[in-house]
Amino acid sequence: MNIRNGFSKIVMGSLVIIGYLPVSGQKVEPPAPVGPVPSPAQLAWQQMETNAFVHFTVNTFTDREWGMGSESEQLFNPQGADAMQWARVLKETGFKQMILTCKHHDGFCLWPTKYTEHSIKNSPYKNGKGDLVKEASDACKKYGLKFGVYLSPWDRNRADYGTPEYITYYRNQLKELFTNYGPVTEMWFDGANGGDGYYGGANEKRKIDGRTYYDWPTTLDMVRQMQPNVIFFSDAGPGVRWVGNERGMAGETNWNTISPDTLYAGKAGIEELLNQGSEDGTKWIPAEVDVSIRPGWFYHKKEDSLVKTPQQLFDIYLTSVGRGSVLLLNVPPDRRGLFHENDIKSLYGFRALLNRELGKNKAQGASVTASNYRGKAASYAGGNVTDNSNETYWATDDNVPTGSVEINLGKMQTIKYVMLQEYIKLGQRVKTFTVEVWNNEGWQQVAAGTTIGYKRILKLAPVKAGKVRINITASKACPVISNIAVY
Ligand code: FUL
Repeated sequence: MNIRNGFSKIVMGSLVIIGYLPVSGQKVEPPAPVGPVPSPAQLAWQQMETNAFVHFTVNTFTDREWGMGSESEQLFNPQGADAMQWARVLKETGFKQMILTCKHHDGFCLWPTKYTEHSIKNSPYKNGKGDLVKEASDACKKYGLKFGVYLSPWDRNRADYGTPEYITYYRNQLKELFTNYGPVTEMWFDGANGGDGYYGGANEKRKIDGRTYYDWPTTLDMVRQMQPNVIFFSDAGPGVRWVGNERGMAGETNWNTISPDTLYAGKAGIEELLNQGSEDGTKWIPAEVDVSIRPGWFYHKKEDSLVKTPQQLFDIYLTSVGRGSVLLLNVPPDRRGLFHENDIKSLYGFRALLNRELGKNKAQGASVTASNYRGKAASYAGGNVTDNSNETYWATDDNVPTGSVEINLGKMQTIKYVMLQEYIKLGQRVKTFTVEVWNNEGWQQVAAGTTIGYKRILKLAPVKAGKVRINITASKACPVISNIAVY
């Protein structure tokens, strides 16, 4: 045992912290969790930060966003399709997971499923021998990306849509996807149902009751049997929730908690609630920000000039990852089956901009003083916010729900961004905070915010500062802050 600064640890190959001794010699307990906390799978999902969506189906060839379900399989013919290109570009531009539309609302399946003829097996692609779900999951494995599936619950092709038989069909397809293409880390089922469709030739309007028709609890249990750690996305979770818009905007106030009984897939008018979550929500269901690099979700030639610029993508990064969410950016392959040159250029430009703006943390290793730290134990001291570790944190005493840390940058520097992280394993706590800078004459407030969560990035008007002070002005319980960075 090596006792230093009242901090006890044992070393067994790697460092293991077994207790926290203040100078008085008393063990100081870590803060108790507050409210719901993330599961290990939700935490792993959160840490990915930037994920990608790939929308591809017959729509790519018909120039539509929502296919009717009557499209001939013969239309699907991406002669140069190369999922390795998708994965390589995504990997090189910092994305961690790819979610593929295995079946969109039109019902066409990108894998040769046993359960319908309306699939890639009856298309000219590789003479009916192609399997783009396999190609995409193999590419993800090769490039070290996680793989997720989108399987639209609404199916405008199926004659049985709206009957119990369709639910069996949907579940059978999930069995194929989860047993033949795993591991699958995220499953996406959106609530869209526009009513009309082909429905095996009926050509009519069919609306279902989104609360009861799909019997999601049974389906999710079935999927969990096959893939216990899968993250389920839907409007209401239970793994992650929709952020309430497709513009790339999480709420400035963004609670990871929400009460699922106030939500269900497809319910109208809940966008604001989804966007901000609920401070007193009963479950941990963080928001995922899905947005497309183009105006549409599918490729349309007429949108080649409308691809979001690196700056627009960076701004979206700030309003998604920078507001405690995960970004799910859609990049749709074109009719060749490749990411288009314009999209690729934007993606590399975005990553370069991100590295330029947020690449060098000027507070790394900086000395920190805290207004209060838990039991005066070094293991909870202010310096933990600049040690670049997600596993250490600054925490105050239990009866102290506010407090400040002052970070000494060593010299006057121009700063443009401040990044804060809560140690969310112990729940989301902070309700409001302010940021001040020391400009050699006094403290000047340069920003204020509400929630922090896993990550909060504030863009400042560039300002010169020798020190930065973060004031937690309201918190559900003692604040627990793992990192603060300055760029
Ligand atoms: C929505 C769908 O209707 C869109 O076509 C797209 O797939 C988007 C991600 O989800 O609900």
